[in-house]
Amino acid sequence: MKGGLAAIKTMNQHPNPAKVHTAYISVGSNLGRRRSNCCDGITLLAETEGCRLSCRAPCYRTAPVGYLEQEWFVNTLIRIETVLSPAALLGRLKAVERKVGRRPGSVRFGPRVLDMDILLFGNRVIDEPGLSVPHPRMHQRRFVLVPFCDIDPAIVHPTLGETMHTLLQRLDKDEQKVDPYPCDC
Ligand code: PH2
Ligand code: MG
Ligand code: MG
Repeated sequence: MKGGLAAIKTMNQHPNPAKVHTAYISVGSNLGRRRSNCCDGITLLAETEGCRLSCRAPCYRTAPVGYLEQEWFVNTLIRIETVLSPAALLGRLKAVERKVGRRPGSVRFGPRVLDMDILLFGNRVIDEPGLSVPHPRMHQRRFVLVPFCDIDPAIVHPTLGETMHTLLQRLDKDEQKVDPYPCDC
């Protein structure tokens, strides 16, 4: 594999360690081979120079949120350490989505082969066309907060000032079904 060690080497050699940021990325698919689409997306991102995968959550099978007339999703979440800027990371995520097979869709919140969204980028607050961080809906979505709490429940949301654990407690389990989904990639 090209990623792994090479990516870590790139990070360690970076002249200014203060430029390394921790980012959380949600991963989802509800078209085609949903589980392998997610795994392929994670592998491709991990192979990116300047990105190191530091943790990944389990996979879940999740009821669609926002637009209900579609297949259930497979969702997971990853934590990376990166020297990329938020804009460069976003560009790379879009390229990975395309590589795995995503094509422009017509329905907002509708079916997609792969969706990889930046949830948090350190404690940065970004509000630019095409990029809002923290992700504006992350605190309303169990398919994000359940896997987030599997890996880092004590992280405080940069603008809401509450932990992921507290935010998750507020959401109704029955309204947004999130079930474990075995995945070995
Ligand atoms: N993504 C959406 C809209 N709705 N629902 C689930 N369960 N999982 C998703 O990843 C998802 C969604 C738009 O990005
Ligand atoms: Mg999304
Ligand atoms: Mg997206």
